[in-house]
Amino acid sequence: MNILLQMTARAIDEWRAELERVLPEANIATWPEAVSSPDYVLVWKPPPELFRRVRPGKAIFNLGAGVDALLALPTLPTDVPVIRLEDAGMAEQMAEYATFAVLRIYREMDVYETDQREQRWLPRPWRAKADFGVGVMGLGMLGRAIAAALVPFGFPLAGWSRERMSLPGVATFAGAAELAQFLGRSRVLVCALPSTAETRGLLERTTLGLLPPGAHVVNIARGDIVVDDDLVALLDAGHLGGATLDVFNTEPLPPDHPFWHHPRITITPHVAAVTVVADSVAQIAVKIRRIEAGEAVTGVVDRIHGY
Ligand code: OXD
Repeated sequence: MNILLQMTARAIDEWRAELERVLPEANIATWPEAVSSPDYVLVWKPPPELFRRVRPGKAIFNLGAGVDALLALPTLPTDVPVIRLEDAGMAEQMAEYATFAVLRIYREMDVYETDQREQRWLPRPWRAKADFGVGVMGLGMLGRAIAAALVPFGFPLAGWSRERMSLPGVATFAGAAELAQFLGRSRVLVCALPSTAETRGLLERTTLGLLPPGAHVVNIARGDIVVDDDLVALLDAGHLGGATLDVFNTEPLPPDHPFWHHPRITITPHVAAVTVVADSVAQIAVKIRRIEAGEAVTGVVDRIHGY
């Protein structure tokens, strides 16, 4: 079996070594080595040229959870299944990041950080959790892990997804018809949505305006779900209390972008969940062996819905 691997130069040796270890029966080539018709292609943000030169026989594996960059590629073959990473060590990291952000906001650590810098000793009153609804947008594998991690803290927890889901300890809302109700109860909004035609630009002036006064937005999904100028406008107008952002419309965040110095924005450089090579390769190897045995696999991307 022939595999072609394409990855950032920094990480490619590690991926290749792990693939060779876990799939010793495979011949592994790395892009741009010429392999015109490999059985499997494993890619992360490939150049359009790759699919002009390479015709994958059985499947294309996306080496990340989000397939937006891959699906946007005009050269991507339409008749070969695209399979994304599922969890592979990312769900736990996402849950940690989101839980940390929610607790930091609830316990007002952001305020104490400023107070310390300005040498201000100002204890703030205890706040009832009942008034502090947390909403998770997107209830895929990652969103569900975030919601499950938050359940034990006792916030009124809500989840929103395209289709209705049922999760223990979470009030669930579905579709456009229930979006306003969901947003209206989310004092902290955690965005874990995929970037699709339906979600790009979803968090703009009107929808962000439906969040309760003082609300905080945590985006660990994709930058293009949020309209940057609208977020800044609502922060400056005092309607939103803050934002914690790990993903951006342009990455790395351009040096002159207003997010860098905004007093109510905390940014991290797309690190909420990084791909764990060993877990990812183990998952891909299981799927390749299943495909070779003629069995079905999970994580096949629905090209219509875009995730
Ligand atoms: C991913 C990512 O999609 O790293 O996995 O953003």
